[in-house]
Amino acid sequence: MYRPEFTVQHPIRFYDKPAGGLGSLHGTAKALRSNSAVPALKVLPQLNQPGGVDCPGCAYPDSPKDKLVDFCEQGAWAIAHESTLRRATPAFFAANRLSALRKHAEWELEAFGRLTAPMLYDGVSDTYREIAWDDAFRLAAGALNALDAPDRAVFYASGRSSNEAAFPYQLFARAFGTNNMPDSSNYCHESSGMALGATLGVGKATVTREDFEHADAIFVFGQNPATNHPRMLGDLREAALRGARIAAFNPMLEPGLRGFADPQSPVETLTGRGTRIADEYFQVRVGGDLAAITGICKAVLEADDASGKVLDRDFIARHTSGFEQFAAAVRAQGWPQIVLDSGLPREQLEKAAAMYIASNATIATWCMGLTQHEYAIETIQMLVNLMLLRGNVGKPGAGLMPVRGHSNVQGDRTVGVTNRPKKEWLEGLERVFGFTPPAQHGLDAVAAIKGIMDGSVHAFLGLGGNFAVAGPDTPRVLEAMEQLQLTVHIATKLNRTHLHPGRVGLLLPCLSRTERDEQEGGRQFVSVEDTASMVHASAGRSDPASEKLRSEPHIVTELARHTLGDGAHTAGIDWQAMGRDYSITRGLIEQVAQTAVAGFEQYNQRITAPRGFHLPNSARNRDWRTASGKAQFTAIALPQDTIMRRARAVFGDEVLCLATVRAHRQYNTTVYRDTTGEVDRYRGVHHTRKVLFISAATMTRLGFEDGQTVDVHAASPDGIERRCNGYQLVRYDVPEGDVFGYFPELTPLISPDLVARGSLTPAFKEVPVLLKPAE
Ligand SMILES: Nc1nc2c(c(=O)[nH]1)N[C@H]1C(S)=C(S)[C@@H](COP(=O)(O)OP(=O)(O)OC[C@H]3O[C@@H](n4cnc5c(=O)[nH]c(N)nc54)[C@H](O)[C@@H]3O)O[C@H]1N2
Ligand SMILES: Nc1nc2c(c(=O)[nH]1)N[C@H]1C(S)=C(S)[C@@H](COP(=O)(O)OP(=O)(O)OC[C@H]3O[C@@H](n4cnc5c(=O)[nH]c(N)nc54)[C@H](O)[C@@H]3O)O[C@H]1N2
Ligand SMILES: [Mo]
Repeated sequence: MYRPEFTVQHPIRFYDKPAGGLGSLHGTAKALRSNSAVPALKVLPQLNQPGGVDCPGCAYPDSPKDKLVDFCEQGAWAIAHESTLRRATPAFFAANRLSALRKHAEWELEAFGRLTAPMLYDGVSDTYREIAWDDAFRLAAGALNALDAPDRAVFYASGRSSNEAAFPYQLFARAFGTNNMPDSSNYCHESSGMALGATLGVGKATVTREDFEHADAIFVFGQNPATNHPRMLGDLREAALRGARIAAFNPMLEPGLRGFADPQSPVETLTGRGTRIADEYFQVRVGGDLAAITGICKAVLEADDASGKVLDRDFIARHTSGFEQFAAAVRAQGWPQIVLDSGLPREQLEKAAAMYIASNATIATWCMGLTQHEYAIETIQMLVNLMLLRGNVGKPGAGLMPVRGHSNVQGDRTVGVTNRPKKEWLEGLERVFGFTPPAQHGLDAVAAIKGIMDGSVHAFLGLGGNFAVAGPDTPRVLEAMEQLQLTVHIATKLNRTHLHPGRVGLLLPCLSRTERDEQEGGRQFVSVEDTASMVHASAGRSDPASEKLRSEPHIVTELARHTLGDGAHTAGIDWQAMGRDYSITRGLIEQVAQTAVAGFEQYNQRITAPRGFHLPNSARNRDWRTASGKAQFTAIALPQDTIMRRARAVFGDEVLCLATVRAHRQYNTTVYRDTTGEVDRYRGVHHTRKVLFISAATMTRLGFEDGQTVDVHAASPDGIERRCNGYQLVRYDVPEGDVFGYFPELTPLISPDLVARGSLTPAFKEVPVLLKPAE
């Protein structure tokens, strides 16, 4: 649906400068020009500063040092678009039927601007119409209470909401009677949490931002920080400047990982000469990381056999369990299989091992390149194995760091948003609120999708997000959502999921994080937790986009109050108090956490500290809360049964492996329009998002040419036709057999049956496809 404004021969202009630098200063200026310069300019200086606003861009930790500027180009885009002067008003909705709005591209829906009033879908006119807040709450409550069982409802959450909104939201779902709480984590770092939980006893990063100052080596897996976590590049640059060695594992040669000019360094910015980031770049094949890390472990063991000085024997003996079985499994794995599955020659894996051995403190970071695969959990467990070999957990400058996406996705989980709540958490809720929450696990995101499609789910509530567009099988899920009894979306801006309302379809506009939040209890602030477990305050100051906006905590608590009333089983819950004064919510979180989550003591007092407080991480203190009471080595053999092998057995060797990734100008399902036509700066793409990155060798093998237009067909065995038409092939430095393209446009190719084992995260980076010349 994207319509480029210019026709171009070839969309690629190679980017030969370091990431950051003038390009990102220009990018920041463009963000401001493209939208509301004035409101955004007021916000930017407060971003990630003590007493200011937490950037809604990503979950990368704030600087522990005083920095005049601690935001990036991408944060500026997020803020500029949140503080846009454009408005999607009731008059706008009256003039536009949903059938017409559905024809718009993602960036156009976003560009209609901020929602201003609560809206209810009217099927006769096929439009959303304004409704009074109280009527909206009553309608939602009526539809929820009419369901034949609480498990007919799902309560989705995207990871942007504050702790003060997320906590009453999960309380609402459980008091209503269900653990059906899918969240964006199911689409994102679920595999990380499960792999770390099983091996280290805690599903979060064991490092803080300070550790980057002490690491000798940093290994970055499956991550494109120049686009998705630009502030991390600053830390990598500083590490590189003081001599730390950096290795990148990525099938795409990402220009942004090779060099970086710090926009805050005048010399680098003006000379255009940056600092080299990755000393070594390992172009593993898509899905090949498990084999690659196994190979590095094998080389480390072999080096120790020769010298006896490589392993941290003391650490292994005192702190770990399962070493012998793990080592035996790695020794039994032959090099030919490792080389074949990883796509990397043995010498390269030995080189990576040598880098690892030479370092006394190593950090391993990763993102979606590891988590969105069939064997994601095994891959991350193998990475844990590697780190345990030299005691790289729980010492300065070392550790494991899943780099989270949404700015409070980690905090939402900490305060109970999950379909698989811990027993201790539920006991805490029972102790504090006096009702028995459901114990049975609820639906995760993919199970919710399936339930919506098979008719067993009847109501959907979304605290932010773009549920159907962010997940597999988008067109079929959107269609099925129209059959629901109830859809409720709490949102700042319009997106495609909102355009498919249920019988009762509500669109409830909320304050954004940068806006002032006045309640009866006075001016409120909220709190969030970053990927390094720092919990800190965020206080918006801008004028609300409309006087009818309500805060997320207010909307959630009012929905709950109208639905559950003061009924006997929840008489202990004072919803209104939580909506009026968020310090009450923080006090309740502290009480529930007492026996469930360490570190929330005196929440209300400690949240006022300039940079907040750190939630203790047991693994960081070498306190292992695992089944064995030790850090756990895991014995894993390279799998024979894989998505790609299964697909090739049915459809032949022409099946390619598609990884769906983010472009520079997008935030997940929100695509930004850049008036200069820039789409993906560092990969050089302009004017169109309908490209597929492919190697020359793959094109030759299949008889395609650079620049040719193809249709992409999913090679899915379930017999459902899934295709995306009209993609231009772009020759790029990627492994043979792998192709890359952008989501959300390519998501319709993904079947909900392609998931990570155990975590059930969609295998967004491992989609079997066939290319055919465009029809
Ligand atoms: N500006 C901006 N910032 C964002 C976001 C955004 O959309 N825009 N999204 C936020 C969110 S929610 C998240 S989760 C993060 C996502 O941040 P990233 O994980 O960096 O995002 P992706 O674009 O999914 O990129 C994945 C990277 O993995 C590589 N990759 C693909 N397959 C494999 C593989 O099999 N092995 C390895 N080793 N690498 C592979 C790709 O080449 C790419 O470089 O960013 C967050 N920050
Ligand atoms: N093919 C493919 N699909 C993917 C991925 C991939 O790599 N490939 N990545 C996955 C990942 S990592 C993630 S995290 C998910 C993201 O999935 P989601 O979190 O569901 O999607 P977003 O695009 O982040 O949601 C954007 C919407 O959130 C709303 N919003 C924005 N700010 C606020 C706010 O402050 N409050 C409220 N209430 N609403 C707000 C706006 O309406 C906006 O349209 O997508 C996943 N989908
Ligand atoms: Mo994410």
